[in-house]
Amino acid sequence: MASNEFKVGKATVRLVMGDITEASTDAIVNAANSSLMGGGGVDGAIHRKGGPQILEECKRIRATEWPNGLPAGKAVITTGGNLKAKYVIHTVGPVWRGGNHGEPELLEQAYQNSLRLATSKGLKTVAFPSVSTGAYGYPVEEASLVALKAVKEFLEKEDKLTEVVFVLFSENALEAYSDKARKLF
Ligand code: AR6
Repeated sequence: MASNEFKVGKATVRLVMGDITEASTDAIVNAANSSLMGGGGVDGAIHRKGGPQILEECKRIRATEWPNGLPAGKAVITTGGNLKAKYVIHTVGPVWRGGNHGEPELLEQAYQNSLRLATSKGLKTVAFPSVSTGAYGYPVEEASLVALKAVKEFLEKEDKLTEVVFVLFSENALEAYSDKARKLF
């Protein structure tokens, strides 16, 4: 039987289908845009359910740390507001422009910087959506491999996290991630 749980060092990587705003990990990751002011897709869902406190903190981050916006590949952290998760890590994935414009590197950085931020805050469990594969057009077959490789590489070097969950929004995405994970882990 196909398993959707994989061990990497001391940590477990889990692949599930669902809505990330329901996740009860310490942090959930938001596939944001550079403005950090909200948007559609998973970003819209997180701000709607998490409430205005998240946007307030995003505004503060823009005013103090990133006046010109958060570049692709970087990550910042705010409260989780009314969500079950205590924190939201906002990262910006690359817009897909054919694959030869640094997209894989930027996507890898988005995952790694999010994980780095989580460990620097002492968090143990983090949930990711499939960053960049909605409005930003990154093909899920390619993105799933980059995402899983980035997580694997991070967990091999860093043993503070206990669980990384990918919350996938469609059967198709879950299948793409499961397929790559079976080959990679
Ligand atoms: N839970 C889990 N995954 C979700 C959810 C959810 N509630 N809602 C959507 N997805 P997208 P991007 C999936 O477009 O491609 C926003 O407007 C979705 O099916 O949310 O990085 C931002 O403000 C897809 O597989 O993010 C930016 O402007 C994945 O999440 C822009 O979109 C990512 O889709 C970012 O685009």
